Amino acid sequence: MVEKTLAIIKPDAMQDGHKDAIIALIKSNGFDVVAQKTVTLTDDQAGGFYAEHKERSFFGELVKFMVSGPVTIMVLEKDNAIKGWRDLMGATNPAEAAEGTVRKQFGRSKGENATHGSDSVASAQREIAYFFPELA
Ligand code: 3AN
Repeated sequence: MVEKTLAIIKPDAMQDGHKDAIIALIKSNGFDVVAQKTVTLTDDQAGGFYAEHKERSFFGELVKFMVSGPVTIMVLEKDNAIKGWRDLMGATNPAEAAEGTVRKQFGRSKGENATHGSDSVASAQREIAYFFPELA
C-alpha cells in the first residue's frame, strides 16, 4: 500500500553537510519527496513534536539539540514507506545500525542520529499534519 511518512534531517547531519547525500539516498531507494522545507524549530515546535518523550530523561537534551540549527523536513511516499524509511535509517544508535543505513553512515551518536522517521501509521499522520497541515 502506498504510504506517506515524515522524515527529518536533524541538525547534526545538516551541520556536517550530509543533507544532499541523505536526500540522494532517499530518492535512489525509490521514495518520492512530496513535500520539503528547511526551517529552524522553536522550543515549542520541537517539544510538541516529541511530546510522547516528555517524561524521558533525555527530553530536554533532545529539544535543545533539535533547535540547535536548521532541519530539513520531508514527506516521503512509497509502498510501505513507514517501514521502508525506518529500515533505511537504521537503528537509533548509529553504532548499532546496519552497514549502508543512514544512521550508520551519517549519525554521530544515539542522541544526534542524523534523521527522524515516523514509527507507525498513526505517528505518520500526526507528524505530517504537525508540519504540513495542508497535506493532512
Ligand atoms: P527513533 O528515533 O529510532 O524512533 P526513539 O523514538 O527511541 O528512537 O527516540 C527518539 C529520539 O530521541 C531519537 N531519534 C534520539 O534523537 C533521541 N534519543 C533516544 N534515546 C536517547 C538517549 N538515550 N539519549 C539522548 N537522546 C536519545
